[in-house]
Order: sequence, then C-alpha cells, then structure tokens
Amino acid sequence: MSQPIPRKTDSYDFMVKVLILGDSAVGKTCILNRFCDDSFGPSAGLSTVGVDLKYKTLECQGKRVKLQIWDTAGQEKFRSIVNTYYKGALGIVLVYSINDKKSFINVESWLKQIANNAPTAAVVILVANKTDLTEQERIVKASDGEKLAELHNIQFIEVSAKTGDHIEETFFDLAKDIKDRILEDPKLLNMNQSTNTNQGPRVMKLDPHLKSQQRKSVSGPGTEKVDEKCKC
Ligand SMILES: Nc1nc2c(ncn2[C@@H]2O[C@H](COP(=O)(O)OP(=O)(O)OP(=O)(O)O)[C@@H](O)[C@H]2O)c(=O)[nH]1
Ligand SMILES: [Mg+2]
Repeated sequence: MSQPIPRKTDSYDFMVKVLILGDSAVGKTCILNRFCDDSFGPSAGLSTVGVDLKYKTLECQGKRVKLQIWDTAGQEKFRSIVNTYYKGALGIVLVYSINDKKSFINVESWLKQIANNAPTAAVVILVANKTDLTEQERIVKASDGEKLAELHNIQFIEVSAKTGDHIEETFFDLAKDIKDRILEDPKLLNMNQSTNTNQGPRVMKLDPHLKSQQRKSVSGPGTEKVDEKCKC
C-alpha cells in the first residue's frame, strides 16, 4: 500500500501576493499580526511606514496556498510608495473601521485605486474591523458595509483584530477564491510569481521629519513569518 509522502514544511502549491489596504488607523497591521502571530501587542497603534511583509501558508481544499501578505501604510504621504505594490497582487484585503465613518466613505476611493492599479483578476474582500467596540461606539452599520460590498460585487466580513473574531475566515475566504481563480486560469500564477517579490523599492528612505513613534516598521519588507499551517 502506498504511504503518503511527507511534505516539506515550507512546500506549497501556489504563492500569492496579497495587499492589505485602507485608511490609516483602521487596524491593518493589527489584523496581520493577529492572523500571522495571533497577537494584539502593545506596539499596536504605531503607524506603518511604507510597507511590511509577512508570510503564512494555508491548507485550502487540498492545495497549500502560501500568502505573501503586504501590510501597507494608510497615511496619504505614503500613497505613491504603496501604489508601486499593486502589481501582481491577486488578493486585496480592503479595511475600514466601524467607528470611523471617513474610513468607510474612503472605501470608494480605495476601490478606484485598486481598479486602476491591481490586476483585473485580483480578489477583493471588504473588511470592517473593530467589532469588539460597543454598539454606542459603532458608527458604520454592518448592513451599510454589506450593501457597499454587494454594489461592487466583492466579499464582505466584519472582524476584530483585538479579539481575533473572523480574522482567519477573512484570509481563508480570500485564499479559497484566489485558488479557484488560479485553477480556472493557471496563467495568473505565472503573472503572480514573476512579480511576487521586489514590488517597488525594497528599502525606502525614511522621512527625516517623521515622528519617532511612527517608525514602527522598517520601510520595505520586514518580518518573514513562514509557513504556519491552517485548514480551510
Ligand atoms: N478596539 C479595537 N481597536 C483596534 C482593533 N484593531 C486595531 N485597533 C487599534 O487601532 C489603532 C490602529 O491600528 P493599526 O493596526 O496600527 O492601524 P493601521 O491601519 O495599520 O494604520 P497605518 O499603519 O497608519 O495605516 C491601534 O490603536 C489599535 O490598537 C480592533 O479590532 N479593535
Ligand atoms: Mg499599519
């Protein structure tokens, strides 16, 4: 009888590039830290400078999908840097915060930027973060998020990076849709792999006027959290 061949821990079927986008302070970095490290640390709250990078591999309906996840800076002054990272991204996690109306209004403008810069095959999921807040603190209703997502024909999910609620589902749903698109059109993978790394400058200049508390992450790829396994 044949034995299953043990798979190397770093093996994967597809590696896909994913961007986390959205206004500053909506919780993009916290979402990534929760997903990759299961943490919501004391360093939370320091604005990202440029971009940061982490990896995580999901087991998705028999395929191992390695997500190369780019956490981007939401601050306007980094917009031109962030724009250089869309190329080859097959997944986009677009985040707003349920207690920040402006971040919800700005979703439309993020969607335009995605339409202008990302591959047409990119899968977008709209994520409403901070559901741990009280109903009094909530400003954007779940139904408004749902309607907007429906209008743009994209997935919608409400999450909390603080409690971890629905964080894994977000990335599982995204990975599953990306995997399905790749299986339908394997050429997407070539496009993705040829542009997987080195999107934009690896090391960017820090703004000398930047407040020291903003210098949380190095500009350019940072932590590589490799190959944690999950099932979807
Ligand atoms: N209550 C609550 N606060 C959160 C949650 N996620 C993030 N925060 C808080 O929101 C603030 C901003 O979080 P970040 O993850 O740094 O936001 P960001 O979107 O990465 O911001 P930029 O890097 O500037 O683009 C911090 O004070 C976090 O503690 C959440 O799920 N619930
Ligand atoms: Mg950040």
